[in-house]
Amino acid sequence: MKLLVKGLALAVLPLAVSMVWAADRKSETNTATTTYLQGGGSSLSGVEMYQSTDPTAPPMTKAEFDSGRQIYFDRCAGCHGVLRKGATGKALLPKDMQKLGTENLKVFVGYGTPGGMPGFGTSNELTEKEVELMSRYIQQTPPTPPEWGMKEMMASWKVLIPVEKRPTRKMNNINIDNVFSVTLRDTGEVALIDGDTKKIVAFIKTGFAVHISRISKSGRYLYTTGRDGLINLIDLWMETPQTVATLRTGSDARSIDTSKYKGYDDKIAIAGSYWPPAYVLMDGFTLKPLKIMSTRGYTYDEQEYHPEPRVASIVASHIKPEFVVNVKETGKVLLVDYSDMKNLKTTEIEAERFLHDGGWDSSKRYFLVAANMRNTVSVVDTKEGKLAANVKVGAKPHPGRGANWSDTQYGPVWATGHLGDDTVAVIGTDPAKHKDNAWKVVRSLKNHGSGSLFVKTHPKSRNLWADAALNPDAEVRQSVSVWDLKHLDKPAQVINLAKLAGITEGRTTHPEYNAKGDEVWFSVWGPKNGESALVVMDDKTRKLKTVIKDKRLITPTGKFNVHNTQYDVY
Ligand code: DHE
Repeated sequence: MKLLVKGLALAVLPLAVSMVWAADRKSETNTATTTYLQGGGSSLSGVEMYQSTDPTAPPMTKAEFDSGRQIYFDRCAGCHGVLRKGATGKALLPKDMQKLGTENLKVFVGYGTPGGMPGFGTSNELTEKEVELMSRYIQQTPPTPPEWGMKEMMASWKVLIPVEKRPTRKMNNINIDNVFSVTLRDTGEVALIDGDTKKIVAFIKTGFAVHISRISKSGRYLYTTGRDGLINLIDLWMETPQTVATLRTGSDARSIDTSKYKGYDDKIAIAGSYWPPAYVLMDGFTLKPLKIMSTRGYTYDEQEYHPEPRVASIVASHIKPEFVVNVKETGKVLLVDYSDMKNLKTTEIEAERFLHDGGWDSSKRYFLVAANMRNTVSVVDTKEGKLAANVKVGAKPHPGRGANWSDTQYGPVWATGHLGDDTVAVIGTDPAKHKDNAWKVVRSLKNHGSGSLFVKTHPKSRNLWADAALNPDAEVRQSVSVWDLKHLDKPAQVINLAKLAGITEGRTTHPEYNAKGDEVWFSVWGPKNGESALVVMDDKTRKLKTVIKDKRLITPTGKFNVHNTQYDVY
C-alpha cells in the first residue's frame, strides 16, 4: 500500500519537480549506503547560528526553525552540505525548494528518491510532523555556522600535562607496539586494548562520535579526532596512558595525522575539518595551533566556487616533509610541505570528486584515494607531485586504507571494496616493473555482498579480508569474505563473525591486524544499548581465537594497531 502511494505520489509530480530532484542514477546505491554517507550526525546541531528571515519562505516559529536545524545537521548535512550547496546529495537552495513547495517536498522527505535518498517517513526516522517541518525548513535561508579561527582555537587549547612533566621513558609494561586504539563511536571514547593479553588498558574520553586514531612517528603519541573537531593527544608512555593535551580545530571534523618524514618525528600534527572547511597545522607535542589554511575555492573541473569543500582523508608522507590533504568537493589533492611554515608551499593536484578515504601503495610513493561519487580511484604520485592516474572502479569505492600484496600474476597491487556493488577492485601499482598492469583494474573479486566499508591484509599474511557492513541483509552484514591471495581464482570463504561472537544484532566491520600479522581483529558493531564485541581471528587457520566482550565496549567500530598505523602497514 505504502509503495502504491509512493508510486502515485511520484507519478503526479510536475516535470520541474523531477528535474530538480532527478537523482544521480548512474551510481547504484541503497538506503544503508546513503544513511552511512550522511553520517552519524554532526555536532553542529547544537551550535548557535545566524538565521535570516526570507519573506517568500513558508512561516516557521523560532522553535520550529531550531528543531529543523537540529534535524538537518543530524540527518541531512552529511549528504547535502552544511550550507545546502550539495555534495553527495543535491543542492537544496531556498529558491528551488520554494518552487517545489511544501506538499511536493513532503513526498521526497517522506518517501525518498530513486537516486538513493532514504525515505525518512517510511523508515520511521522522522514522524509525519517532522517530515512536514523539514519540508518547510529547507525553504528557508540556510543558517551559517560560526567560523572558527585562531582566537577560538587558542581559547579551546588545553595542555593538561606539559612536555617537561611527561615521563622520559616508558612507565608501563604494556607492549605498546601491539596496542589497539578502538573507536567507541557512541560514547565518544577510545578503548586501548593490549593486543598481547587482550586486556583493556584504558578508556579515554575523546570528542563526540570519535572518528579515527593515528600514531606519531615514534609510536609514543596517539592522536584522535572527534566529529566535533576535538583533538586528543594521548601519551602511551604514561603509567596508564592518558590525554596530555586537547584542542578544538573546528566544529565538524574527520581526519588527523602527524609528521613522518625523518627529522620531523612527532613534531607536527595536522587535522582536517568539514566545518569550517580548513586544515590546521599544530605543534605535535602540545597541539598548539600554528597555521590555519582554508580549503574554500573552485572545483577542479567546472571551476565553480564551492563555499564548503570539506577536508576528507589526510596522510603523512614518509619520503618528503609533506602531508597529503584530500579535499572532498573540489576534487583536489593538496601536498602540503611543512618544512617552511612561514612560506608554506602546497602543490594542488586535480584528481576527482568527491574525495574520501584512501591509503598508500606498498612503496609509499603513490597515494590511492576513492572519489566515491565518480566511481574512481585517483592515484597521486607524491614523488613527482602529480596525478598518476584516475582509475575507474566499481560503484562507490570505499577502501579505508586499502590492502596491498604482491599478486602471483600481476605483481604489487592495492585493493578497494565498494559501497554500491559486491566487488573488490584490485589495481596494479608498479609502473616500474609491471608497466602493463599499472593503474588498471587487474582483477575484480566477488565479495559476499555490497555495502563494503573496509578491506585488509598484511605483508605476513596470505589472506585478504573484506566486510559488507552496510548490506541491508543481516546475514551478509554480519559476515566477512576471506580470499587466499595465492588462489584468487577460487571463491572467498564467507564467515559470520557476529554469530561466532554470539551476537544477533550488529554489523561486522573494520579488519585490523596485530603487529605480528598473525591475527586479524574485527568489530561486531551492535546497537548503542545492545551488545557489541571484538572478534579476534587466527589469520592462518581462519578460526576464532578470542572474543573480547565488556559492558563498556559500546559501539566499537575502527581499530588502529599502533605498529601498523605508525608504519602504514596494510
Ligand atoms: Fe568514516 C575514515 C569520513 C562515516 C568509520 N571516514 C574516514 C575518513 C573520512 C571519513 C574522511 C578518512 C580519514 C583519514 O584517513 O584521515 N566517515 C566519514 C564521513 O563523512 C561519513 C561518511 C559520515 C559521517 O558523518 O561521519 C563517515 N565512518 C563512518 C561511519 O559510520 C563508520 C563506519 C563508523 C564510525 O566509527 O563512525 C566510519 N571512517 C571510519 C573508520 C575510518 C574512517 C574506521 C578509518 C579507516 C582506516 O582504516 O583508516
